[in-house]
Amino acid sequence: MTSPIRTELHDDVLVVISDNPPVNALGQAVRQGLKDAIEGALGDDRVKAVVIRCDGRTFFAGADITEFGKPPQGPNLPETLDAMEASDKPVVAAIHGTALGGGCEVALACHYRVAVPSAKIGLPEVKLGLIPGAAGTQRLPRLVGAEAALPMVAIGNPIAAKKAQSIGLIDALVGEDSLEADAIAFARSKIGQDVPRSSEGTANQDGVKNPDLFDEFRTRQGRKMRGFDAPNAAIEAVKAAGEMPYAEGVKKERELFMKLMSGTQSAAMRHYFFAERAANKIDDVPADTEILPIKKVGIIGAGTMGGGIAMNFLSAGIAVTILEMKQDALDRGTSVMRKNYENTAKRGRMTGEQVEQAMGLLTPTLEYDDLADCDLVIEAVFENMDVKKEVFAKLDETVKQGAILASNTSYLDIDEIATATKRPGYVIGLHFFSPANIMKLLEVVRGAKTRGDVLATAMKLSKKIGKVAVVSGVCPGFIGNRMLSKRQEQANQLIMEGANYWDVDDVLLEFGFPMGPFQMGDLAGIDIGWHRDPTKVTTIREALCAVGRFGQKAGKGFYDYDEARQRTPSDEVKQIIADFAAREGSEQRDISKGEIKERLLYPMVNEGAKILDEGMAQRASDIDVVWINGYGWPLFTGGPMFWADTIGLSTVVEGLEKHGLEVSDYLRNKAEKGETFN
Ligand code: 3H9
Repeated sequence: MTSPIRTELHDDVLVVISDNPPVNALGQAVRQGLKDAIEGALGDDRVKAVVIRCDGRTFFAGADITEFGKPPQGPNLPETLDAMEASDKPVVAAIHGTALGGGCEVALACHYRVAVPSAKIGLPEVKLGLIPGAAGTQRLPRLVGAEAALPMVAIGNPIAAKKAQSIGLIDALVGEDSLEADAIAFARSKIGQDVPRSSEGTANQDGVKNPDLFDEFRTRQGRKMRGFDAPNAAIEAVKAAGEMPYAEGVKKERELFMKLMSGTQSAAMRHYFFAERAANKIDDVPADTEILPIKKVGIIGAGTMGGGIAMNFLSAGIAVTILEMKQDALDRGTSVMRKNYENTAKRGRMTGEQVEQAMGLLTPTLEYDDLADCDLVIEAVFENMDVKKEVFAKLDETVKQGAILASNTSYLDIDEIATATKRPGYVIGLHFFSPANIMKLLEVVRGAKTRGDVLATAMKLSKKIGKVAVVSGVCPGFIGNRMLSKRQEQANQLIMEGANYWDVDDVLLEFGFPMGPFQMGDLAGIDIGWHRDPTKVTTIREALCAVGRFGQKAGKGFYDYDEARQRTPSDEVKQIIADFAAREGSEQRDISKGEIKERLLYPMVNEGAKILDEGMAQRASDIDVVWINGYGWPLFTGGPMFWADTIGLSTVVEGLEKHGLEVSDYLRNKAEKGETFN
């Protein structure tokens, strides 16, 4: 087998090149090749300096994640990097694309780092439930200081080359098109000098002088880190870099790394990493299917949803024509979009120029004819089949042939909507989640007649606008809302049977959701869709509205709220629920948190099983992607289907049976055979 590593001698500088597509992951052959190349360089008198670079789209993107959990094959990354750093001939990392995880650790073990301005560098291991395992937690703080290292190691977002230079992680920025030549020249300029080794660096004194730095960071990032094991381990490792000699710090890192690697959180998060990528693949649509060009998008409806959807395209540089029925609604919609952009700019995440660029791509209109030359039109109008069909019939008449017509419906039948047109092959569902400019998830709903190229185009486009897309078949509520309705059903039933509504919320919060259903109701407003007749009470929500408990905005809903919007359970509400239950003949009893958890979560797994059985999701991991991105299911459990696998499908079946709840044949069969979903 040929090695993915080759070398080229440029006079006195040896260039070591990795060619391991797609992302130059540091698999066994790469590690071996790197170690051999360094040893070769040390033994070759012609070589006075070494440059390490990668072919293809990126510098090393990290350890090869597919090797995790398999028997290790040497040389391991730490020993490969130690050999590199030990060299007394200068070794220079020449970085383009993304130097991530183990790739960043390669760069840290080199004596110098040069990068093109578009490069990014980071330690995203926490996003896989891990910490760096090749001395990254020890070398980085020694090189840039604990304060600069902490967010990189514990939050894991990569930083741009320029920022990396400003903190001392990159020594020089080089030409975008002359990386190799510039890196060779840089390396040559260091020949004969003592090499700086980041393991010997002393920049981490800030953490020693101010040990509070670590707790302050933990407090500041508390919300982001809630429930995750890896960020705390990352903080501990960076702290150790200041407290211990290098070799001991490395030992500490290894202990923490190994513990995380063998835990369920990392398994879950690695599952998610591959799940997100698998979701892009459509079983019966070849990867090379020709994509339809989307240069101009039409949006119908400039309300919260339509405006949010439009912003996705504008931000990605795609022109949008947005249509409303009335001028004032159109004006209101466009000004909300502008305000949202301006707020983003105020937070420093956009420049004023970018705001103008995005808004400059927007054409507001009251005329359907202005949508004629759009390549894709998405309607975000009132959720009513007759209204939708009317819109689609009109679009079919006005918009050019070959354009895609999409509905943002969250539960209506796309196939029925398509019958209003003469181009059902070009009709698709694009279900955005609110707020549509922020939420990552996009359910791409495939109708019975949706063409393969239309589907492939939607998937490609979703990536361009920064969404995580999952294909769903046509069924009420698609994947996400269909499963949500099962949870909601149980939440309502549980409080009718006597469960404390705050226990219902707390169970989900403790599981790792950002909020429970009753908190959510208060936040959104309990009076949404209320008929405004206090004498007509047929649900608990109506009973709350009848006494003015409309939610957070009224200072009271299910909970009472103080000035700081802190919630306190309300005796009044508990009584309202008890009275309502008595009226309905539902006896109340004490219900444990254990029962609440099982009744909220197991029916979702069961519904997921049915969705799989009916072919409404292509694979179990797609369901996990939907729930993690659209509904706040905690990432560290891997999503509902992966979580069910980890607790055992027979546990789920037994739990459902114990509570007299439905068990689908698909789930039961899998459980009986001892199988898993993923
Ligand atoms: C680590 O380094 C631990 C060390 O500290 C310690 C060791 C001792 N391995 O994302 P894409 C595959 S942990 C294996 O679609 P993009 C990916 O599955 C690692 N495979 O491309 C996909 O396969 P397919 C720390 C990998 O251009 C294909 O490559 N590093 C790896 O949108 C294309 O990927 C990270 O966490 C990998 N490391 O984005 C970085 N990476 O085509 C992980 C990718 O079959 N990677 N693949 O579906 C990324 O963030 C993105 O892939 C990257 C490119 C930004 C690099």
